[in-house]
Amino acid sequence: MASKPLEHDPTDKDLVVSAPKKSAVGVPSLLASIPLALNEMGPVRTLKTLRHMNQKDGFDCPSCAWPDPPNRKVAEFCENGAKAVAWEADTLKVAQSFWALHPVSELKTKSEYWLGSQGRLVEPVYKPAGADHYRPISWDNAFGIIGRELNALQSPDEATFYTSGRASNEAAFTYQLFARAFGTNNLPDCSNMCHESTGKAMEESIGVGKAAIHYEDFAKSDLIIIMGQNPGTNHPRMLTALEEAKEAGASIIAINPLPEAGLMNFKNPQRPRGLIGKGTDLADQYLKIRLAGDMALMQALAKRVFEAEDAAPGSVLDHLFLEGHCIGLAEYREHLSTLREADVLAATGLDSAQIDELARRYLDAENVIITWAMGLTQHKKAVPTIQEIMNVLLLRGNIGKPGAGPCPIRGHSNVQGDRTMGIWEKMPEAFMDKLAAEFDFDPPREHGMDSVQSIQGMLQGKIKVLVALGGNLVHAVSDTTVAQEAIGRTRLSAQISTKLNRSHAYTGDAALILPTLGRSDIDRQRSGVQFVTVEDTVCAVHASQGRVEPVSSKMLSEIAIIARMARRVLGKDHPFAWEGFAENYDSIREHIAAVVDGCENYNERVRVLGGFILAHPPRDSRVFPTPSGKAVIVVNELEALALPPGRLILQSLRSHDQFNTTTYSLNDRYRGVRKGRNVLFVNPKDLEALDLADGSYVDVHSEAGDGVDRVLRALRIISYPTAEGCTATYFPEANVLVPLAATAEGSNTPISKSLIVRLEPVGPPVFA
Ligand SMILES: Nc1nc2c(c(=O)[nH]1)N[C@H]1C(S)=C(S)[C@@H](COP(=O)(O)OP(=O)(O)OC[C@H]3O[C@@H](n4cnc5c(=O)[nH]c(N)nc54)[C@H](O)[C@@H]3O)O[C@H]1N2
Ligand SMILES: Nc1nc2c(c(=O)[nH]1)N[C@H]1C(S)=C(S)[C@@H](COP(=O)(O)OP(=O)(O)OC[C@H]3O[C@@H](n4cnc5c(=O)[nH]c(N)nc54)[C@H](O)[C@@H]3O)O[C@H]1N2
Ligand SMILES: [Mo]
Repeated sequence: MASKPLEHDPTDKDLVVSAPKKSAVGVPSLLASIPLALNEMGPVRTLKTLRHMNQKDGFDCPSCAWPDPPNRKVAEFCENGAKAVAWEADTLKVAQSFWALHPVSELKTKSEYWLGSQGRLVEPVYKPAGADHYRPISWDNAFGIIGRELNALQSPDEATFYTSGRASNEAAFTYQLFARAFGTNNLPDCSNMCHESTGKAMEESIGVGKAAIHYEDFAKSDLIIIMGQNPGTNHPRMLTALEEAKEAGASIIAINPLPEAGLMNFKNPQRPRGLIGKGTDLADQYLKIRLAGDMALMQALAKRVFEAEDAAPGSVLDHLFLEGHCIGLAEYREHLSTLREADVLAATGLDSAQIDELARRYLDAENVIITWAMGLTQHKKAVPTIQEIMNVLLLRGNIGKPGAGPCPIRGHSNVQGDRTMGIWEKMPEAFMDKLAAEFDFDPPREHGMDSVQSIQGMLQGKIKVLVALGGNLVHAVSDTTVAQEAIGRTRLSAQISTKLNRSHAYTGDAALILPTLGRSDIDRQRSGVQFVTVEDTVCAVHASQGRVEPVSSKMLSEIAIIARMARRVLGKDHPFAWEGFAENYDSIREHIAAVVDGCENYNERVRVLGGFILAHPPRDSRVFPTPSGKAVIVVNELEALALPPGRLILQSLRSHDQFNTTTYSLNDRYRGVRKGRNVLFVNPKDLEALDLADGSYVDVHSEAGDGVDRVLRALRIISYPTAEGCTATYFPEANVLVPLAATAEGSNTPISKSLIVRLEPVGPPVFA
């Protein structure tokens, strides 16, 4: 019953554009996921797999990091979770004959859609330096090659160890231990391109870079503000939490340049009313903000809070909280007194009445949650923007009480856990001290390279080996052409992967693909069937156990791969119990308990059904682990993004049928796009001003001002109700436009949501 690999790479020849949807997740969504799952997995496997997903004794959905509600439903998954698992649990395998048939030079020309549709990777393959083909290789020989290349380096810092956020806590802990035992802190991860700005901003403001709420807080909140996030597509189960919050009396404000369907209305397929009724209207106020305008908006909101306090002294600010727990209030108030409304209106594209309404709603609410995702983190001023959110919340004590708090919504299902486990190029000294004590060794203390720095390091010849625990670095990182060139300069790239992607086509001189088990696969080791653990976006840690029979016995678990690699690289006398780690994951968890703060008695606590919630001092007790011991109200100079005449600001975002660089189909249902991805959403007024029309084609040129002409060719224009002056197209294709050096201040995250671009009309493409 397996699906068939795509033979031909589809083009946009049959592209269909219709009006965007005004409502998310009704009947069509479940109907959309089930056939896909059936097609890819077959009926028995589908039922078995989906039945176990997100249940307390099952496996964690490999899609997003949205938390599980305490009272789970029988079918606790969403359409996109079903797609993710159908994609992973697919019984189709990349055949042994594939490698001889398809040279790497050909793989380079294929789309992610084609590559991902070839099936699960089931045997290790090797492309020797100079060769144009991968060929099967034994696991032993594969590890031998990694050992030889890593040990030939002049310094351990000539290698970099990337991680994507699907890796379990146990795999992540073992991997960082290996990299540090080898001698480097070069541990870049997808977080560098994702919520790094959040971590940086929140650490400085409140001392913890994670959401300061519990799942239950949504239903206790009076107001939920959703900024720069598209939950209908990227965190669909959040819509259930929002629906429940609305029923309990909360209001919702959506701040987004696009009127995303999932922000406006939700038809809940779990309820009879959702199937036939009108659904629940979500946003009570929608602010169609200009890209990168959020910092100005938050400052304008804070200024209105101060004005309200001036009008009714003592009744608006939470004085008790501010005096007891915060520093920087006076400076902030003083700073905002000079904020000019005209600057705010120019930066946001909003009018004063809209901001007044936002302020009124904020002040009327006792308990406020603000959520955000990539719409805020991938801008030059991302870190100060997120700090302004923290400021707004702190002014009225909206943290550390029920129904209130900052809530960054993380992306990959375990990206937050990976960081907790030590995947970071600059882990704090306290972690390194505990790691050193637990394993009785001297881990390197010098900070390592992040994702962008690793690519730069490859370009400069400083990085010679790339090992990647999942992901698709070459296509996820900015400046695709440069990234491809950079990886091409390494001696070896080794990818631990479930499916084919661009990073297997653009490789080092020599390349390895190491096939691994996914989240849904049963993981058997010498001591028996294993489970792993993960952490969601609200710090809940729980077990995850695969339930479907792996499609091949040749694949190894991530932990087995890391352990065998470590043994081969570090030698047979290396004192860590690598074999023991792979034999029984409890032994890894014993070390996690000793090293990672808050994970004491880990093995016992993760065995409790539903797991446990990591401590979070600001959330739990209004304790702020910053240097001053207080929450910091940070003063930031407003700097708006200047838009030269005749230009637009471009954001790159996800379609409904993709997971990051993985394409499930060429459709983006809610935005009315079918059978194509090469599209550009533009406001009708901008089209008129630029003398362009819906249905015509343009080349998009990025104007970074560095003399390089970066172009994305032949996009079909869709007249779309995005904010004026703003345009959008899909990631990862758009990465060719983002200069490597264009990153957010303080977090070094590529600014993939605020590129200045010029549109050049071209004729329609000729489709083969
Ligand atoms: N199905 C599915 N689920 C996913 C993913 C996936 O690819 N597919 N990816 C996962 C990952 S790793 C992540 S990080 C998350 C990403 O989740 P999102 O952040 O929701 O992902 P994007 O598609 O990048 O959407 C960004 C949203 O922010 C808005 N936006 C862009 N710029 C601005 C701005 O300047 N201001 C404001 N206010 N809004 C702005 C866009 O219009 C868009 O609605 O989703 C996770 N979940
Ligand atoms: N322009 C632009 N660029 C962006 C973004 C954007 O919005 N715009 N978003 C950024 C964000 S938020 C992120 S998180 C990054 C994503 O960057 P990555 O995490 O590097 O990319 P993914 O596409 O999620 O990786 C997909 C690959 O992971 C492998 N994989 C899947 N499951 C598993 C597993 O269980 N184990 C292992 N070992 N491998 C597995 C498969 O081979 C699959 O092809 O991209 C970033 N890049
Ligand atoms: Mo992400």
